Amino acid sequence: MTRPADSHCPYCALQCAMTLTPTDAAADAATPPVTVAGRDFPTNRGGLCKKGWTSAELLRAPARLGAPLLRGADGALHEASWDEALDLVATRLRGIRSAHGADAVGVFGGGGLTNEKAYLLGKFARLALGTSRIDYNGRYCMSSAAAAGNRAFGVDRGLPFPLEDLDGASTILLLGTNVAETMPPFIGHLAGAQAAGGLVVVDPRRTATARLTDEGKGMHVQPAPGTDLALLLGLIHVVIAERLVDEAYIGARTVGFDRLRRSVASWWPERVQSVTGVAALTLRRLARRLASGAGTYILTGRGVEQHVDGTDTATAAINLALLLGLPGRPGSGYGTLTGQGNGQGGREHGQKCDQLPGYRKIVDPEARAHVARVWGVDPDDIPGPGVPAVELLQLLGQSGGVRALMVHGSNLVVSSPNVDAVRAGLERLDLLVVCDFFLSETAALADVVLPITQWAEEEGTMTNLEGRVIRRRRAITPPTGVRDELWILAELAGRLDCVAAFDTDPERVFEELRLASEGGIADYSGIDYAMLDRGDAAYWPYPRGSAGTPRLFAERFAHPDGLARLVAVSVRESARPRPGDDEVTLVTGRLLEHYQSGAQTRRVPELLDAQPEALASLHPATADRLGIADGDDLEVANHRGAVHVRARLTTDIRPDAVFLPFHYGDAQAANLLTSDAVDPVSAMPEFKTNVVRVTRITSPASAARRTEAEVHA
Ligand SMILES: Nc1nc2c(c(=O)[nH]1)N[C@H]1C(S)=C(S)[C@@H](COP(=O)(O)OP(=O)(O)OC[C@H]3O[C@@H](n4cnc5c(=O)[nH]c(N)nc54)[C@H](O)[C@@H]3O)O[C@H]1N2
Ligand SMILES: Nc1nc2c(c(=O)[nH]1)N[C@H]1C(S)=C(S)[C@@H](COP(=O)(O)OP(=O)(O)OC[C@H]3O[C@@H](n4cnc5c(=O)[nH]c(N)nc54)[C@H](O)[C@@H]3O)O[C@H]1N2
Ligand code: SF4
Ligand SMILES: [Mo]
Repeated sequence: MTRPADSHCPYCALQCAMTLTPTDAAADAATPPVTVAGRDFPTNRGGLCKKGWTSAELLRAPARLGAPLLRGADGALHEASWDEALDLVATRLRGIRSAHGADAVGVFGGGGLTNEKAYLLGKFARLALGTSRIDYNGRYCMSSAAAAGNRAFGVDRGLPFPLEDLDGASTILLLGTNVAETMPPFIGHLAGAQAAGGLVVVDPRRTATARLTDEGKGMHVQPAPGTDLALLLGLIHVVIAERLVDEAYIGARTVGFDRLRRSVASWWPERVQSVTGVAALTLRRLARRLASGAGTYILTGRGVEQHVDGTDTATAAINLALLLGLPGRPGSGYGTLTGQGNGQGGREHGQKCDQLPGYRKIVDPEARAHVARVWGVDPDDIPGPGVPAVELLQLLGQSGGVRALMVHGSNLVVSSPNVDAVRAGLERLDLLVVCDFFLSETAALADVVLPITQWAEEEGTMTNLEGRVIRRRRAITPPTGVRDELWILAELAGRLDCVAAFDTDPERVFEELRLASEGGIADYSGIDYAMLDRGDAAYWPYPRGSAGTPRLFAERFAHPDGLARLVAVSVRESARPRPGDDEVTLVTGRLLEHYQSGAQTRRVPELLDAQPEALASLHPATADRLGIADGDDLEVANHRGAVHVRARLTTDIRPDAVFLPFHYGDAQAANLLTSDAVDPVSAMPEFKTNVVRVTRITSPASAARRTEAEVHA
């Protein structure tokens, strides 16, 4: 194959369009087998970030796995043939299933999987394994915004409008998202609001995104971490008190206003100021700006969602948007920024524990009957709902719990909350099977590692942050030792004597997904590969015979009565522990150069060189109080664990907080410190605010040097 292929980036949900041109791979092993060029597309307009530019380096990275690995009697991983590996997995799964029941096998999926893989993985879990216990890393990512969207609008599509609509905005409120680092080409769509002086960024850190508001382009609001709910209740209070509500819209398109009004009565701006640290005057100015007329958008990111009250916080943001009449009004809107490459499609086709394809509910008899027909099985053959990700991991190795786990697309021993407990759970398992292209920290613990194809080597579809289905195309032939995940699932299903058919051709799997999704909320039945190959814009819901839905909510919301729900929410004082005098709040998040657990980007030399280690960002005033200087070795600790990193002093963070990226493993894993307490509605864990102590230490390396010196003295 030597022809260029039009595809999209392997990383985040912006899914920047790129062209992959095969190189003369034979030339030398250090040359990536394709070159990457940004391609014009409405979302990225030809732009890519550093991660996209360097993505091809992973295709022939020295660390790439080239054959299945099996753990031997010596405790080490050894290369094996595909037949050996697959036979072993099937035999062990059968044994575990007959000894402990089908629910003793768990499946952990990922929001980076193509629609075809995500769909087939859900089917594989329910039919080939017969287990209810499947969930995925999207639980860590999208679930609170999704739960809030479902509750308010009756549907969960991250952006209910094309990204280009933002270009015409005069005011954009960004709540807890650092798009300048997490989706760099996205910021092109903020230029209109910047020019109108209306970009508003709410973040406890002065991030690269917050700096986009400098010089009169908008404002940066810097609340105490974890206080966004109070901030939003205060904004709603002002909007109602100052009669900024769009009353005609509220009357015609929503229910629940009276309860909502009563619920915010006591959130006057001065009280909000005392909780959040945001001046009452700022709150009033912001409310007026948001209500100032046409062209207002409210967008949320992980900063407001990854909390034990994330669903309620996202709900409050939706309430604010509804009061201002934004959702569905041309040139205005509300949305949430989906994160992983297929964060949107990955949450629609059955990886969630309570879900069947098409965003159907697994407990709904009609949904079960429909999907059973497509799968050619009896509805009773489809297990009921399982448990969400954090609970699934808590069941690892427990009696009556999960004895075997299959992992597809997550490095969960780095990215899950409270990872020490997760590691212990993985070590208790009878069988851990990981599909990956690298020996990630999670794969390194596995009994069987199955090496798979990478994005440039496979066909499929992804659904970007706008709910637009796009094509991933194969540009090059994969190395001989790796396999496509669809093939792996089909081979295992066959070895497990599954009666249902498992196709291995992506287009045929997509054809089946179309049927399975037909009539569901996320209906893909009108979409096919041919139209995607022509470049047609395909936004779901796209029922057969329709033209798709670039914009939702123009006339009605997705609840049966067509109305949106204003859901009154309140601050739960006990929701999260407060830092004591000698403690600070740990905020976690992302760096431009690394992606998620870092399993991929820590293996790209340029990216690793730019950010080789986790640094703890501290305000100089805090550092001074704690006797810490820039570059000092630190221990960041709480009762769950301790992280060893160096200090980076910066005035960009509030004095009551410390920031750690979560992209690193082992002793630098931020998630050694995070709580596995979850939001009661979405089951999303509290990643963003945890209480820690920060102390200066003598680094193990310098201590070792000293001991050696002492010995030699
Ligand atoms: N470079 C890079 N890009 C990525 C990814 C990556 O790993 N690396 N991952 C992708 C994925 S899966 C996702 S989900 C997205 C995430 O994209 P973002 O949501 O932009 O990412 P985060 O850095 O997790 O969080 C955003 C901001 O929330 C702030 N924050 C923390 N606590 C609070 C709080 O209590 N209130 C408020 N208002 N803000 C708070 C943090 O300071 C941070 O700047 O990025 C995608 N893009
Ligand atoms: N403290 C803290 N923790 C967080 C967050 C945070 O903000 N703070 N954010 C959370 C969020 S939003 C997310 S999305 C999660 C993500 O965290 P993870 O679930 O760990 O995601 P990745 O690091 O992308 O891991 C994906 C793994 O699958 C592999 N992979 C990539 N594509 C495929 C494929 O097609 N098939 C298979 N089988 N494997 C593939 C990669 O090599 C990698 O090892 O982290 C969460 N954890
Ligand atoms: S912004 Fe996201 S999709 Fe675009 S190049 Fe960077 S990582 Fe890839
Ligand atoms: Mo995410």
